[in-house]
Amino acid sequence: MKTTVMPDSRKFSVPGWNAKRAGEGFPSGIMILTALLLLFCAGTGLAQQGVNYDESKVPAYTLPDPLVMANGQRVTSARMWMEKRRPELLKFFETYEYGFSPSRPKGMTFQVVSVDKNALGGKATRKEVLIHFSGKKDGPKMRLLVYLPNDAPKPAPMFLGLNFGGNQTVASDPGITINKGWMRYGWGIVNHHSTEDSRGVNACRWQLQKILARGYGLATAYYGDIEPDFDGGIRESVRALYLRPGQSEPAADGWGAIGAWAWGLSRAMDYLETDKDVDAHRVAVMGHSRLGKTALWAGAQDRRFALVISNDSGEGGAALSRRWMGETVKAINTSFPWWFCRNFRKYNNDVNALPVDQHELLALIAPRPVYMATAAGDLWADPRGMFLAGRAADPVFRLLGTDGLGASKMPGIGQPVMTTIGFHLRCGPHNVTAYDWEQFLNFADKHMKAQ
Ligand code: GTR
Repeated sequence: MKTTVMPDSRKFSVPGWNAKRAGEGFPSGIMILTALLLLFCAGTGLAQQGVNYDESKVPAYTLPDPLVMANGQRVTSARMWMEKRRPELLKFFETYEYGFSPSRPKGMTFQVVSVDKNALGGKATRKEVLIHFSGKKDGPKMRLLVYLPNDAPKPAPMFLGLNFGGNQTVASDPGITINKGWMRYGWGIVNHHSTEDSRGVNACRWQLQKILARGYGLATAYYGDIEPDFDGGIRESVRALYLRPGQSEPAADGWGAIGAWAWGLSRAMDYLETDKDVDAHRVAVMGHSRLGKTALWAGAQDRRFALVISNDSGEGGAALSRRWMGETVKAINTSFPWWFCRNFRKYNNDVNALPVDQHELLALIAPRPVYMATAAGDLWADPRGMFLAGRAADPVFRLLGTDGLGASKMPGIGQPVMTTIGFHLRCGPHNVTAYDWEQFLNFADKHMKAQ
């Protein structure tokens, strides 16, 4: 983790620039030191707490069976899954990992601030919508950017995802309002605030033209509108709205930042349900990395999402926590203590005691399709651990009448699997690429387009 303490003492790290990621230019001195440290740790039994990238060193582990209730009863029908086991597992994830989130705020309002039917040279209709969480215009709000294809039938199926750098970074469209909030990192940022130079800097991560050409719309919002991503960001977060007088942080099982971001996705969905140009029954929720974890948690809780896509989501996302590979529960809770609920930290040194593992998060999405994109140069996120989570979730997807994960062995690079649990491994590092989007669109065409 590349962590720099900024003058304002906010912890700062660059997604995709993680010094612990394999193959991303470690200085050799540090590498030697790390290797020596690992050797030392292995000898002292502390190895579990370090970083492992060696498949042959992954110790044996036993996953909880998603089809066995906590009281030992076996789940024998789809109905029993939906009525008994699914709620039980959801509660476990809320209690021990992501924390409980509040429901839709009563006073929330939507304000459509602009509509341009001739955006992107006439290819799209662009809307900007303010979602006032508390209903108050000076209260916390999220600015949702919506593109709809002009040359495709409406209501349109959609991709919805949070972005890292402000809406203006997803396309070089001068009509997008520049986000004035605090920015963690990125091009075109000066003193943590966006400038004109930030327009379109993340366009290759969104592939808007491709999405529109395939007949889909895109809705996106800046994750920092919901909660800025730093330790203490809760003060400027929607989570602060829900603190009781005298409380400075949520209860041990109260929502963390991932819970808040996922909640924001559900609030965006609340708006999409009101937009007559959008087919709210065909909304795919998508996210990369920490926002890939967020997309999974949003899809697990909110069954209005028809399909879920996680890109390089890793630890606390699609990767099995019990597998000692790349990032660990302890590492993530240490670098990002604000992401999960406080109860999660109890498992830092005993991940096997965690009542759930991430295959059960995938299972909560069943029978809706879920796609996991992984990258061979991203061992920190444990691509194999994500594939194995898919395998372990497969029995639930099959019990619910789907074809589950149609691969028993981890596919090679560039061999996407498009069954209800979808998966691919691509070459290259932690990122979202045109190749990834090509597969997301194929997956959506297969599972969502014809609904
Ligand atoms: C890393 C973190 C990962 C992942 C990533 C990102 O530093 O360890 O869990 O979420 O950030 O969001 O880019």
